[in-house]
Amino acid sequence: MKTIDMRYFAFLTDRLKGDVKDVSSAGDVEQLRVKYLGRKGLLSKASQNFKLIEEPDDRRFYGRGFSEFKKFATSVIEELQAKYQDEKRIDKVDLTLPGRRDFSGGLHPLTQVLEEIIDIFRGMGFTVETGPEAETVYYNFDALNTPHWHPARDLTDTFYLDIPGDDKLNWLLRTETSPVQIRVMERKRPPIRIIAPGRTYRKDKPDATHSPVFMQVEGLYVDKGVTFADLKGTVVAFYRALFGPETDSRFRPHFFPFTEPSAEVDVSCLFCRGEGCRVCKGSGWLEMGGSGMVDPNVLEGVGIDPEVYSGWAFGLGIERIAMLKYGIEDIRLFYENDIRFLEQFD
Ligand code: 2NL
Repeated sequence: MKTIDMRYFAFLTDRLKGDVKDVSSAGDVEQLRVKYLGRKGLLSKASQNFKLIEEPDDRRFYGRGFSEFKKFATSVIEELQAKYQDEKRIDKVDLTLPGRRDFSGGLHPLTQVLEEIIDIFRGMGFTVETGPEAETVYYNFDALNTPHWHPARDLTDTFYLDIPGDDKLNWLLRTETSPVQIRVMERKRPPIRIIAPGRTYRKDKPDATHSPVFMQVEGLYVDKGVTFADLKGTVVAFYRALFGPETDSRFRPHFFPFTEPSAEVDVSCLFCRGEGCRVCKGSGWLEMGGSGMVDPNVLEGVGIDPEVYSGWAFGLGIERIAMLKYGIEDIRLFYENDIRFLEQFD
């Protein structure tokens, strides 16, 4: 018969106390639990000895030792579990870290400025028209009364497109959004009150103020009795809405093939209010764009009788406005898509 050592639980108690000293993680605690309290653990094995003890007093003694040890081991292990669960949480989470941010995209600064411009003209009764960026020489130059010798038509100034099966010099990337307005005038009869925003292309070497791709808004108003005074009133109201109510505008005589008379438009410097500063190079004025009364030849070309109708048109660059508005000194930033630049406009 197998003899049972009645001091067995005293041994186990010492052994457990020794093992507890080596515990240094939640994993160690779990190993300890399995070793002592697990289904095939030491306590489970000890319970199998009951039936081998014949003396009732011995059995009682053994039983008391069993349940005392079980209580002891359970409380030791529960204590360790509680301790290492807390430590585990504190180890893994750095409570000093800043909270996580949600990243969300934003509109490109040029889009933001363009939407602002569109809103202002919408408020004055204009509708938005768009059209293709790949155009024909007719819509980009001929219909706009641009003479054949005009330098804008040069291969060095305009991107021509080689479309298989068509004349090599018939297709191009539009150099302004005027072709959109020509197409509208072909289609609709006055009154016409539209703006044409969009991307335009010119073969310019990129530098701080030039980009071969840029954005433009053109506006057109054609009806009976439209005058240069209407043009001035609209332009003044537009720049006041865009830059603030103190903004002045001035018109300088100029020449464009598609308007007669033509004028360049300046606004009073946004930075010095006309005093003269670095941005306006001391003049007090900033050049903003061109304008004029639609040339009779252009109206005739789209089948609108210039003896009955008149109209005005203007064109302005979006980048120039965005640069002034946000204090950006290099146009190329708009087209490099550097997230560090773009995220400033979210
Ligand atoms: C500029 C000058 C201008 C126009 C664009 C136009 C369009 C038609 C008929 C007549 Cl369909 N004119 N557009 C007129 C004057 C100036 O743009 O400096 N743009 C940035």
